[in-house]
Amino acid sequence: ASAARADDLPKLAEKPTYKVGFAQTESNNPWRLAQTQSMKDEAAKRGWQLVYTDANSSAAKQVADVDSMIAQHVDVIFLSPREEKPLIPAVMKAKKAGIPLFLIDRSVDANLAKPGRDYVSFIGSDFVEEGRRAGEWLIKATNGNAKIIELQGTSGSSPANDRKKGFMEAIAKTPGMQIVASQDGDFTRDKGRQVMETLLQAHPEATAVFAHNDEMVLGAITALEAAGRHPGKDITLVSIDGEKDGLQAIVDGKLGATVECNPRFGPGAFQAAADYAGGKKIPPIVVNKDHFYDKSNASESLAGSY
Ligand code: GZL
Repeated sequence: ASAARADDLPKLAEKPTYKVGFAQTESNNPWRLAQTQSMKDEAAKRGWQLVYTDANSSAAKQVADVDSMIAQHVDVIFLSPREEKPLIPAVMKAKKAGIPLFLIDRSVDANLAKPGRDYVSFIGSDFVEEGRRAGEWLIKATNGNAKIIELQGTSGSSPANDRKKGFMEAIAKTPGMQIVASQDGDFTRDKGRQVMETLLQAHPEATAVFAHNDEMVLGAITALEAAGRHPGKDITLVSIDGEKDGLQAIVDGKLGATVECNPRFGPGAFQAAADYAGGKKIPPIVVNKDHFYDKSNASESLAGSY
């Protein structure tokens, strides 16, 4: 084999089992809990050792968490970077330490670190496509006329950046679709409720809500009902994730639709690591397939949700 060049991707020697690190961003939402459970279940299924950390919503702690995994000499690291820029040092430190790293779920700024060069691969959903699908549904649901309040995900995160990008692309060609207000709700139910209360007071004319995830749209529904509005009747809501409470809100007629963002990364991520160790070429981007939920399929999907 050719001598490894200094800036080559670290290799993963083939072994019966591996010691893998998973640096989770936070655990404040059913989506994150489902992702973590999926990783833990797959490690147990394969008999691999899992070094798990939770950054408690702090990018700085997440960088420190990756440092600790490097110090523990894990064989491979799975990282869900909270935000696109602050986690670049963690990606580069893993590479320098000769530990292959996979980004799962969220990504980092592509101008600063590239898949196939600085980390093995990004495995996750196409967030731009998710935003686009949400926008296209909302155009149809409102006959191309809506005053939209947008609840954005964690600022600086790739899902927030890219869902917004896709949504804006979708509505750009329909002038009747106007975003009247947009604010960061940090992907949580409580912040989503608080932000919705504020924006609704400033924009009582709003006729639609686009939330970057179900937790925030569920918070928005609480705020709307407290203000005497009737979600699903005098205001149309669209969201992303497909968590159980989101599907239930569709069944209840309060949420119009949600684009699935599958949180069950375990099988695909661990298989990618095993394939990499086996010398297989891993594509730099591996896109998860996302379903779409509306009143035609929400109730039948409740059972399998999280
Ligand atoms: C998307 C993931 C997002 C979810 C949110 O892949 O990073 O983070 O959409 C979660 O629910 O907080």
